[in-house]
Amino acid sequence: MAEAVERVRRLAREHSLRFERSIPLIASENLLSPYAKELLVSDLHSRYAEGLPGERYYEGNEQVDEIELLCLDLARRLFRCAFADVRPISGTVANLAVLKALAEPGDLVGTSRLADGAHISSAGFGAFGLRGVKPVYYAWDAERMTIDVARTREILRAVRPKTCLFGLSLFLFPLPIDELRPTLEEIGARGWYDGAHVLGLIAGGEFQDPLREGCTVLSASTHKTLPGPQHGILLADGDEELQQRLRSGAFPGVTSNHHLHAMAALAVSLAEHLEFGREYARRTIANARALAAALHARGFDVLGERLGFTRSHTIAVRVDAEGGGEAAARRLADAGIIANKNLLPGDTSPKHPGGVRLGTAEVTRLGMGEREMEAIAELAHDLLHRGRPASEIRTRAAELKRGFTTVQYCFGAGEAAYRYYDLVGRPPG
Ligand code: DSN
Repeated sequence: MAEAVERVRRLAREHSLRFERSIPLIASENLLSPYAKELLVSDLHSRYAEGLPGERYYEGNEQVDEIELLCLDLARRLFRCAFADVRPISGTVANLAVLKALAEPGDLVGTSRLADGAHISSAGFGAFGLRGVKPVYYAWDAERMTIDVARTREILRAVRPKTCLFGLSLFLFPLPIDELRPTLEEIGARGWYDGAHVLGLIAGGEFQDPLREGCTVLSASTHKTLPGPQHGILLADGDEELQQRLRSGAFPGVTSNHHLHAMAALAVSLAEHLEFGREYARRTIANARALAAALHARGFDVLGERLGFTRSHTIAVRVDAEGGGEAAARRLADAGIIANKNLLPGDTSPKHPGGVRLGTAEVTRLGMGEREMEAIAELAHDLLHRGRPASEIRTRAAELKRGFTTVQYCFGAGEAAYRYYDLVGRPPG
């Protein structure tokens, strides 16, 4: 069995080295700060703390209680809201907690279609199906890559769901919650926002603020544009009854223990975002717009051209001319540019996505700017349009990446010894 252990360690090391040499453009990924990362391997990882601070089912939780109270306070400050719960262990688990709190089996819940960019939580085979709720799909404006307000008003008035979820995994532009708010009030529906992708942009003041625009509940994962650990969060404004329902949705509804090491890392990440988040969010969006423009200038079919391509960290490229989403994403990855195939509006088969999704949260975190976005677009153009070999692009991608291996926008960023990819551990053997 020692061999299996060595093998896993070697594979993890290879994985890290591969990412060290690659351009990471997955829109849902990011990097932890040094202080957040060290908490993931702290003793907190080994402990249980079910319940709430001061009301635990276990002994030995005094420091955990203080960390959780601090984490809650930082979350409420960052998102300017009355309520936070940091016990969901992922974004999907946070969504399940909300569904448990707000909906009963058989209820109708408004949402977007997967092909229009919704997260799999909204699918019958995902969290919606697990809670037994039925989706009511909003109408989509594919040119503006957002909800079609007039047609969606008609749908909502006709079907009258009690809860309306807003949020996407292909999240290019803010959603028209403000415009739909009178309709939600008219039919007595509660607005709920899944802000996983754009959480750090919301907190940085660079995206719509759903809790100010008509949603009372905000759920999210905490490791995308908010560069924290893989974890989940619930945020809300609303009365004590709503808060209590959300709390019990989180525990005992959908979690038992809440991964204390990740919660501590989240506290660090929230504090760092309070300090550095505004500038980080601004730079992330500027890089996305620069990358989109550079790809478009090189003949790529980047969606949302008339609206400046994106207002977030994400861009979507239709790649029919480059062989389709699957082939294009695979060729990019082979050449050291890591992205993912993605369904785009109008796609009819989930097995044949027509697009590639690119995000700038991670490259921005590593200090890249608009000059590097031009260089990345040129690499993609040389690979997918000019037929340059993957080996050449891979070498050039690694050269470009060489100057960007230190995480920025956090405390401890300047410590000379710290390089993100070194923290994988000693080489095996
Ligand atoms: N599936 C993730 C994404 O890539 O958007 C979100 O959970």
